[in-house]
Order: sequence, then structure tokens, then C-alpha cells
Amino acid sequence: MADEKTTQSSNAPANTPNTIEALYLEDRRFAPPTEFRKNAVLSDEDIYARAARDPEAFWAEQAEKVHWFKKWDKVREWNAPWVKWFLGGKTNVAYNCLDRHLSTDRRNKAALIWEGEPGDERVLTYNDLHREVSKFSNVLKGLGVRKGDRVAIYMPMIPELAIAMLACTRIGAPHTIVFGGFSPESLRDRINDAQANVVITSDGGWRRGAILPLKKNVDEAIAECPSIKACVVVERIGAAANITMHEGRDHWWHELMKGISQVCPAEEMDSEDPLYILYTSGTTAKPKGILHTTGGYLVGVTSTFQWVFDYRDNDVYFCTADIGWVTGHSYIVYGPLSNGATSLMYEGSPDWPDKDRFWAIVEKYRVNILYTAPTAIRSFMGWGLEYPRKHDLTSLRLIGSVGEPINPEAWMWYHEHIGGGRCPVVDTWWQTETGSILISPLPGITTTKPGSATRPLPGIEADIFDENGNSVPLGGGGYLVLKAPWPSIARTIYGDADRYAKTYFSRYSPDVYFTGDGAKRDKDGYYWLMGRVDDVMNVSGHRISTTEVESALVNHPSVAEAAVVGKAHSIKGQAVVAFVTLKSDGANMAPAEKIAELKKHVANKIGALARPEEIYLTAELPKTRSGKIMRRLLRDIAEGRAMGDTTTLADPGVVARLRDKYEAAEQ
Ligand code: 7RM
Repeated sequence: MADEKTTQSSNAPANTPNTIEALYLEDRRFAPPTEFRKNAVLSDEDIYARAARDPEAFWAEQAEKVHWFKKWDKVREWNAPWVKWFLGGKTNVAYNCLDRHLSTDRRNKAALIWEGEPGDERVLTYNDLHREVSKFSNVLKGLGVRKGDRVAIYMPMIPELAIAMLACTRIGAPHTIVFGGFSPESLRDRINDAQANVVITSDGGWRRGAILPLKKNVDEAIAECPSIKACVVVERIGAAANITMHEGRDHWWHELMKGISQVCPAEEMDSEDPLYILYTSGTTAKPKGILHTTGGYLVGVTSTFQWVFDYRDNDVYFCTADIGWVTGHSYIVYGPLSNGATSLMYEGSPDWPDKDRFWAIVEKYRVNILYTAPTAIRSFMGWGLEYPRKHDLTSLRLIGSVGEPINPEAWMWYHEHIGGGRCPVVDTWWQTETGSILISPLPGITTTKPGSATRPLPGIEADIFDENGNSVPLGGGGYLVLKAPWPSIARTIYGDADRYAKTYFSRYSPDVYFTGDGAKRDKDGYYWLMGRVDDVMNVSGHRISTTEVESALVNHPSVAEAAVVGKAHSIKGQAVVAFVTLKSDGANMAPAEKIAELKKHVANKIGALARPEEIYLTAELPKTRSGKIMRRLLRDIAEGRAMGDTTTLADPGVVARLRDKYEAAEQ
């Protein structure tokens, strides 16, 4: 049965009757196990009150735990919506992730454990990683990269990806990582927006035994990227990748690394110097370049990694995300490494060569902490218990979830069948823009409820507002907001400060951050996230803008108009559904062929992740009298719901005709 929370559509009002009922029916509680609590990094509830009494002092105390070349003069400067943290402080994130550990017992500890597809493996100790990063830092300098220059990275999940990003960070060159599933056009647009000088890629990547043509995509992209001066290529595939190296522009990673100096001191960065740019979908077709800076981000990811995952020195930690997303940035690389953790990175898919791959990895490396996504958990549920049961999962002591609301059934399954009933489950809410986890249980303190991300972390001032900016009392729902800045908040949208202010700080007032998420708080003050309230879909934990997909569709020569909505999907959370009207000369082939062509077109334009699950060709779209497409009605149709208010429609007959057509197609 589909659960109430996953059937929430992206623009649904935050508290529809069925969800309220579900929440009040949810009476299962899971207190931290006594043993866990006894040994936990945090076990004293008082931390919340302490942080609330004096947030600046609290964050300064956290900042003391990382290394500074020079300590800050001032903790925070807040001219809403603009904020700076640890002003005057000098630090380097890569120094904190590497050098800092070399003078400790961690020197020869595994920093990265890499499990490649199909079964390749490599372990890099902190000492190894420091050496490789220092060498590649010198490579980048040799290619002319200077502090402040942007470097694009388009790579599979291989150790060189982590090495490349840490090298950028070491020399103060902000990286912009583009997920390997994005199309050449998406890559081109991001490189051009960031004005990157260098791009780092590989000859290809392995995905379910097939080759991802990364270098070929780069060639296509940078043909239209005048800022790119050099391209560095890691050899992952070999001859089978069949790539062309362009003389003077393209360089093999291994050749550049040959004989280069291992010495490259970390650049002393200002606390507010840019650290990286990461593009994310918003409500318009153009992705936003979310800019994170140095000191605050470091403090945010370092502290939350330790608190939420209860990281202790001998733990093996496995986050299944791709580093191309923020989860990988913060919780595969920066947060874990700055804590001196052993972070496992896996190149492939959960179902390759078989559906037990994650569990085989857990058993092989005796993983203690696992961090994955609800969409994966729902797939595992569908595949059946035989796969986890094939493996010894008793090394696990804590399991986490991120990316979208986790429905209580999936939470329970995860708790019982992966966590063996003994592991606390941390459902962590955050965003690319927040940089680090903001709402989550503290596993040694918080009693969890399946489906709730529980409470804002210490130092985080969240609230739920109604349309008018009034705080909604416990038991009610509305919009999730943050009423004070935290250290790892994004500082701007690269090159578009106005859009930053407008997107996040104009809904209520310049000192209130609007998350774009609907949420509800129960009588105990626990938060229940309800999904996006804007035109952003969440497909398998990935943010995709409806407008972006619509633009891709109307870019096709036969399409006149397109409207895209997210439809509840039992595995993906949401699936992309498009309603398309064709130009009069567009119906030049059978509808089924046309639909296949349009799906392929979207995948080519944006990337496979945006490929519509369903496309409906229709003669008309429901519009208001002022000509706005009423997506809400399309969602009602796609999700088979009773039709909402149709009084503002220019032609009320349109929806009835559309619904008949949709239902006929669904048969
Ligand atoms: C980390 C990440 C952000 C959006 C966010 C939410 C949704 C993420 C949860 C969640 C409910 C969660 N960054 N979201 N985590 N919803 N419970 N634990 O996912 O920028 O890619 O997406 O994802 O809608 O606004 S993201």
C-alpha cells in the first residue's frame, strides 16, 4: 500500500486530512537503546537548551574543534539576508580533512575505502590521501589554476574524484561538481555559469557493466565552453572507452602526476572565501549555483557528522550517495574526513551484479554506520528479504536516511531488517543550500517516531509558518522556515545575489529563510516533512524542476506547449509526468513513437534522471483566464484524485476531456 506521506504531491497543501490522521495514528516510539546511549558522543539533552540560550557561543564552541591558521575575530555578522561566520578566521578545509590527522594515530588509518564496480577495491590511508591530494594540487597549479579560479569536475565515483575535490580545496580553487548522469548540455551550462577554467573527468565510468561516456560528454560540452583551458582525464576504462585526446587541451591524470612534487602547503583561506559551487534545481529552468564558503561550512559538516552519526574512531562509515550531490560533498568527503573517519565510497548500483550488493559491502568491510535514501529502501523492500538475509549485517550500529520523506513502513522495514531492531535510525532533513543536516534525531538522546525527522539540531532555530508568517501551533502544518542563520548556510547563488535574496528570503522577511518544504509539527513538537511546496519535484531523492523539464520539451521542434508535474510513485517518491500539446505539423508519427522520442529528448537535454515516466499528448491544457497552466489540476488527474477548484479555468471542459483521455491511457 502506498503510504500517506509519499502520496503527497509536491504542491499539495502541507496538511491534508489524510496526513493528519496518519500522524496521530503513529504511536510507535523508539528510545535510544541503553547501551547506545551510554557510549554515545552526545547523550545529554541539555545541549539543546545550551545552544538556544546563546547560539553564537554555541557555534564558537563547535568552531574551536577544527583547525584554524588564525582564529576568528568575530563569530557572526548578520545583515539579513546576508551573513558571515567566523570573520577574520583563516583555515583550509583540506588541511582539516588531511594534514590535521597526520600528527595523530590516524596517520595510517583508512581514510577512504573504495569499492569499485565490478569488485575493484582500493584503500587510501590519511597519509596516502594527503600525498595524492598534494600532488594533484601541484598538477592544478601547473595548469595555471590559482586561488579563486573555478574547476569543474565530472567524474564517476572513483578515488580520484575525492582527490580532485580536496586538491581544489587545498589551493583555494572552488570546485563545481556535476553529477555524471547529467547530459553534455547540462554540463556545458554549469561550466559556463561558473566560468570554470579546467575540467576534470575520466575516460568513462562503469554502470551495471556498461560504460558511461563521460569524456565524450565533456568533449561535446566544452566545444561551447570558451573559459575551459584544460581537461584532465583519469583512465578508468582503458581502450574500450574509445576516446579522443585533444592535443594541447587534454591531459592524462597519470601522466601529469608522474614525478610531480608531493609538497604543497594548504592555502590559508579566509573563513568567508568560496569553497565550492553546486548546482541545484529551482523553480525556473536555470539551475542555481549554490555557493558555500569555507569556515562556516567546515564547522557545520564537522559537528553534524559527529553528532548525528555518533562517529567514533574505529567505525567504518558508508554513505551510498553520489559525490555529485550535496550529500556526497558533506557526508562522504568533508564531514567524515574532517573527523578523521573511514569513509567508504562505492562506484556502482545497489543491484549490480545482484540485488544484495550493499549488504555484501556491509559484510565485507564490517560497516558500522550506513546512510542511504528512502527510494533505495523502498526498492530493497520490493526486492525481498532474501537479499539482506544472505549477509551478516551485525556490524551495523546506526542507520540513516536522507533525500525525501521516509514513509513509516519503509522506516520500520529499515529498522527491523537492516538495523536488526537494535540500530537507531536517523532521518536527516537538509538541503543543498543548508550545507549540513538541520533536522535529525541525536541517536543517543532522541526518541524516534517512524516517519519523523524529529527535532531541529542544537543551534538551529526552525519554525512552521502559515501563509501570513505566523508560527503555527503544535499539531498544525505549514511552511518550514529557519529563523536564524547557521554556519553552513549557502552565502549566495553564484553570480545572482538577487535571486538568492528573492528565492530564500522574500517570502516572509529578509531574516527568515524559506525552505520550500511543507511540514507539520505534532503535539510533541516533532517535525514531519511533507515534500516541496514549489515547482520542484523530488525523484529518487533528486531535485528536478518542473520548469526545466518543460523547457526541454518545448525545445523539441514538434512541441507547442508542455506542463510537467510530479506524480506519487511507490519507489521513486515522485515520477515525472508530462502533458504535451503538439504543433499542428508535430503529429508526424504514431503517438507511441512520438512519446518515446520526447522522453529520449528530455534525457538528452537534461540527463536520464529527468526522463518523464509518462507523457500524455493532448489537444489542450487547463489554463486560467490569464493563461497560466493549472498544474494543480494536472496533478489531481495524474494521481487520480477528486478535482480541486476549477472555477478559475478559462474552459472548464478541458479537464474533463483530459481526465477521460488520461484514464483511457492508464487502462
Ligand atoms: C540533502 C538533500 C533537498 C530537499 C528538501 C526536501 C527533501 C531531504 C529529507 C527531505 C523529508 C528528509 N539535498 N528532503 N531530506 N524531505 N525528509 N529527511 O537531499 O538539495 O538535494 O534536496 O529534499 O524536500 O527541500 S537536496
